[in-house]
Amino acid sequence: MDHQQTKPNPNDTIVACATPEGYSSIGVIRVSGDRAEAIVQRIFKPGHSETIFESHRAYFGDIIDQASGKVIDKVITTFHKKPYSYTGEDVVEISCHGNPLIIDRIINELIAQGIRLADRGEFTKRALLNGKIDLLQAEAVLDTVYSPCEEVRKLAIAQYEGKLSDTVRHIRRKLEDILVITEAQIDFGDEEDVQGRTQTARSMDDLRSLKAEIETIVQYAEIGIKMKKGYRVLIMGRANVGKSTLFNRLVGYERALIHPDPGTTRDFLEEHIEISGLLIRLFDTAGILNKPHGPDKLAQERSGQLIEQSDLIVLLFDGSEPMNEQDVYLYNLTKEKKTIAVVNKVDLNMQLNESDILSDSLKISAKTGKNMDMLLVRIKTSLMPVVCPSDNCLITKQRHMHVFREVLACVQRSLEARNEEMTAFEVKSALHTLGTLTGETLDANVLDRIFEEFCIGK
Ligand SMILES: Nc1nc2c(ncn2[C@@H]2O[C@H](COP(=O)(O)OP(=O)(O)OP(=O)(O)O)[C@@H](O)[C@H]2O)c(=O)[nH]1
Ligand SMILES: [Mg+2]
Repeated sequence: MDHQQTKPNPNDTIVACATPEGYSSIGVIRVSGDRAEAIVQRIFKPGHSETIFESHRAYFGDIIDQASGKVIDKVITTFHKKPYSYTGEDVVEISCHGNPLIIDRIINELIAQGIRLADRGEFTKRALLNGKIDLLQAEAVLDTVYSPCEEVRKLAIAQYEGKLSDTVRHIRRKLEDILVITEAQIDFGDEEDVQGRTQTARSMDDLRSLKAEIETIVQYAEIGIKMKKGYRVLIMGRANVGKSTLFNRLVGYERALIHPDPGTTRDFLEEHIEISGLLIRLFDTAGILNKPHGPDKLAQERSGQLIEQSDLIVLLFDGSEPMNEQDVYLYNLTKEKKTIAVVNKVDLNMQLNESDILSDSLKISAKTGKNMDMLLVRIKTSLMPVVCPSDNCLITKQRHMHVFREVLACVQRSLEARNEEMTAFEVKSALHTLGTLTGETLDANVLDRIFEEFCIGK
């Protein structure tokens, strides 16, 4: 779209298309701001002769080209009066036919009436500034739209509902209580309670238990962040064991070349799949040959390089042949990493000798699909061996993890403080740092950077 953008003013009434570019059955145009209703009314002719539009009701009618008086499209408009809207302002949504030409024409008509095109994330930013949501929830909106897999979608919606914000509020309340007590000590000295414990001792206990709570959050943050990035799972094995056949079966179509000659796969292949709600970045790799040279040697080196960054290796063995030195070589090469040993081709006569390497192996046939369900369970449980204590507040962003780490450092320093003044100082910094999570104490430039990740119309 080539609409001219004017200098952003947070009080302007804004417009943008909320649905993706391209053809679709419906396209949604969103207008937000004080003039939303009046501006839309100028170009919208309702099917019946309504003149007053009720909030949260849909009206069928025509959008009229102001120059020619002709109909641009038949649409449904919905009015959301403030504060009961996404942005907290008056919002009108126009559902038109999802043709980019129509959407552009309608937006241009609205801009011609004196409103402007929204910036990236400006609707959500207004929701934040109007107190409809906090920053954690605003960020979760983006995750809700772009969740790469079911587990991350669940986390995103929980954060949008405010679960992580609740945790932050709970930590803040505890810090505030500690601060009140500490400041009272500074002013009035330490007092003993009925059990003879001093206030200082009680504050220290509270700080210690808070520290443990934050440590758990930080500890599990890696899991949430990883879940969002996706787990790197490699299929490895010597040449011809059926890696590409397994890869194709997991991916669900004939992605990789399969051939009875060894050395078929050279460049590794990567595809994204979902296994039990987890995003998996699955790699098919070149097999290990006996005496590789030329491109086979390069391909083999590539496979080796992938091992380092992998989260899990599915180490494949050919059940129809005895184990050989390449199998053992690969086993040793991947020993330090998380691996699942899998014996393939169980539909053929088994020639593979028993070995320690295979003690816990799973037997499958990539060709017939035998035991694939068991393999999927193994992959999931290997990647997610633990049940997170409270997955509702599992962090999925580096920014959040850094803030929690910083809060943890403040709490740690407050525990080590030499006097109440220093304790109070560190508790105050912890509170300030915590405020950057929900947005209260966040620098405006950082806020802008966060919203730059959004698309226009969100
Ligand atoms: N019977 C049987 N044959 C299989 C099975 N899996 C793979 N094959 C066959 O084994 C041969 C090699 O399969 P690929 O999937 O190309 O093996 P690969 O490990 O990717 O081989 P390279 O890329 O050369 O390392 C092909 O002829 C497959 O049809 C299986 O479960 N059962
Ligand atoms: Mg292959």
